Amino acid sequence: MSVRIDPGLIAEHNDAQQAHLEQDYAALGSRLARSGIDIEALTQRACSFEVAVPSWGVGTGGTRFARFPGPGEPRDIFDKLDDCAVINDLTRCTAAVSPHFPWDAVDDFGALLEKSRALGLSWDSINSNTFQDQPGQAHSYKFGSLSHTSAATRAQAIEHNLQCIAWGRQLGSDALTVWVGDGANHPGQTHFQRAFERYLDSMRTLYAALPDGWELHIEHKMFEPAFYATVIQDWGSSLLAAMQLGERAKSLVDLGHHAPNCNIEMIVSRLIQFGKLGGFHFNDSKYGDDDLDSGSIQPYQLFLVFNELVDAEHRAQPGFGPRYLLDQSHNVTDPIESLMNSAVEVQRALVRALLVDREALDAHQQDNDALLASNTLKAAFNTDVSPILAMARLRQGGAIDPIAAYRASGYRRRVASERPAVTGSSSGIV
Ligand code: RM4
Ligand code: RM4
Ligand code: MN
Ligand code: MN
Repeated sequence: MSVRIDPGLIAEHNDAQQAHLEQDYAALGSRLARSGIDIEALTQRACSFEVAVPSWGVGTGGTRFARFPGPGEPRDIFDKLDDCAVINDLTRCTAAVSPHFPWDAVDDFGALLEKSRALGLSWDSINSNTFQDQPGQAHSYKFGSLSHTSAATRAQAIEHNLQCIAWGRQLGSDALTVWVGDGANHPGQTHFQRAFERYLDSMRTLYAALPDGWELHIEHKMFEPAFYATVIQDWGSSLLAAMQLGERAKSLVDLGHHAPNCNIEMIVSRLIQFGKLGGFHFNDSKYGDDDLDSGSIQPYQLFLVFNELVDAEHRAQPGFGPRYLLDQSHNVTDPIESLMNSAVEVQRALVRALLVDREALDAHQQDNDALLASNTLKAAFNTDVSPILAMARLRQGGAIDPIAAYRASGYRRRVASERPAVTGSSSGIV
């Protein structure tokens, strides 16, 4: 039975709000026109913007202390796709799903592909998982995977990644993202250089097996589950590995995987400069890898990241074309609502960054006018572009107010009656 939101309901919801939206859009349009900005061009850009949804994000997350399940949680990847379709149907900017294996492995990939197509969804980067042991697995990842001291364990981790590529090919994906939990909890536990050498050896095998047109994305993270040192700790290690492997190996920036107060937009700039920015996992954080909703804590940082991206596009930087994905954990909200909000926040950051007067900024930088340079960015950031985002959704058949339309649809109630409740509370990210 289809649980999809009725387009009639979305249209009804929009009808009630369209007149006000048109007024707000016209007012913003004339304001922008005074600065020589065509609102229609921005709306076009908002319409073409896409950020992929992580399949693991539609389940309720948790911490190492506890997980409090929500109603109607998806039982498998087929249910997850239904939830992802809702997000895209209402926001119209999340048409791709990034799967995580083996969590999303199925017997019949043909059926999975068929279902995604029926829902208007496609498949973005594949994520492998060698940070957990699976039932029946011969070798444990407790002390590492691709960098493990044992060749047999490394071979098993390589084999899993190759399997992920094979599954990804069946789905029409064209990138593999590798994040490993390998590292150490104690000084002296591992030999930094040897562990990195073993990791690079394993990654060379994966790189050599990449199908044509695929990219290999290396995701760094400074801590957790290893709390003293991780093998791919920061963008330095990630970039070094990507440079060793070859042109199609690139760094992936997860916004939550840096030291507090780190200047992430500058890392983004460096990676762009050397053609090594593979993509993003968007989320927000206050203390660590909090996986909070994008733009919920530091919206200015998200804007500054997009300022670098728009600047690269403006300068037609060669080799530039990162993938945009969300990677969040929703512990106390309805994951569908958080993902819709977050997709819109990322899209908002893009549109605001497009408003930056780049000629003025260049001139202020040239003149060393720090204050006006900063104000130029702030002027863009402080512009409320909500009418542009809402208009982009409306024109594409989405909802002017996705959260309100979602709540009115009763979707969560409906799926809760079909999907049995998960009993008990467990810890963990999924
Ligand atoms: C908390 C805190 C508490 C302890 C739990 C298990 O972080 O330290 O004291 O009871 O962990
Ligand atoms: C990690 C990292 C990876 C994600 C896992 C679930 O912290 O962000 O991208 O696959 O969590
Ligand atoms: Mn991530
Ligand atoms: Mn993470």
